[in-house]
Amino acid sequence: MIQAGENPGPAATPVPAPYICYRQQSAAELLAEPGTLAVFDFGHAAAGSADPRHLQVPLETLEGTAPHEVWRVTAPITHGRVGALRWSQGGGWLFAALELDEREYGGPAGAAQAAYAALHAFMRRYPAFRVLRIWNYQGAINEGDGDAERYRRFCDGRAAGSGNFFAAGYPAATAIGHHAARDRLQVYLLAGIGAGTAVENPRQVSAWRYPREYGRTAPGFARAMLLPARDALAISGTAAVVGHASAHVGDVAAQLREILTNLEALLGQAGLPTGFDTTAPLKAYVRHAADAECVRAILAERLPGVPVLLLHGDICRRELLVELDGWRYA
Ligand code: 3EB
Repeated sequence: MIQAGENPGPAATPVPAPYICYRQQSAAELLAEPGTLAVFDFGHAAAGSADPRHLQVPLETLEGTAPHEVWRVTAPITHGRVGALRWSQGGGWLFAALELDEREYGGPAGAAQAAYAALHAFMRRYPAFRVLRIWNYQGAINEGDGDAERYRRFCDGRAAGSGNFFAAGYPAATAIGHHAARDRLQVYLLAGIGAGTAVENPRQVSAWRYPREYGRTAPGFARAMLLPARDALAISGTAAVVGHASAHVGDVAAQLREILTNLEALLGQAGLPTGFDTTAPLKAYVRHAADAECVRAILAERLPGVPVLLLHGDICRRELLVELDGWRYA
């Protein structure tokens, strides 16, 4: 609400999107470059560091030499820790990450609830910022049957812990299973000043409207998020889901082609030209390492020159073999 005597001024110009890329330099070199908001290592063996901007993602790469992922802005960066939460901020962008041990919270639902409640509480310090994109990496994601499956319990806890966090709309998201310590839940996010525009996929039922058969609590995420300046699209984990059903069970190549069709539809819905380009980094999460070669070959043919990082991860429905997420600059 505007108080008497307060001049709201002209609407602020939305800040430009962070630049996101894969780089082969050492994490120390990348962290020392100006404007580095976050640096990600992949794999169990990845070296951690004391810098809160440096996050170790517990997914193995299916590449020869694992690059780092870098988020960069053109502004000075501040960073710190609040309890277990680590954050960095600059140029109107904010990175926050939290890693919890599920055993301290009674399992996957309790840990997800605690993680989302903690992130929500932290974000209350930054009322001008909106969470636009979230990544969730959970161990043994497909363990347990029916509503007791660990991913479904994660969904229950995420909703319970979120409260009114996403009352203005869900962010784009990814939820993938890792093969590191099964109790390790990692959640990290990108928030920015100003509202993004959520984009749904005309070929897919919105995830929050999934029918009961997929769990008690429908997953709360948008299929994609156009950043406030409309200069980049953050693309959620996209699988071979058509309507609400999993397509091409048992056929990784057909699932991947369906994903590419889903992505084209999503880009169209966002008002972007179809196709990806060599500055838009993607990730391909592959359930079976033996499928990596097939995935790499199809992507090389269909998305030539596009940087795609292949990671060994489980998709949240056990019949799904591959999932893509990433970025598209406008
Ligand atoms: C799907 O389309 C695949 O629970 O946050 C993709 C992206 C998926 C995010 C989440 C789940 C999530 O339903 C699964």
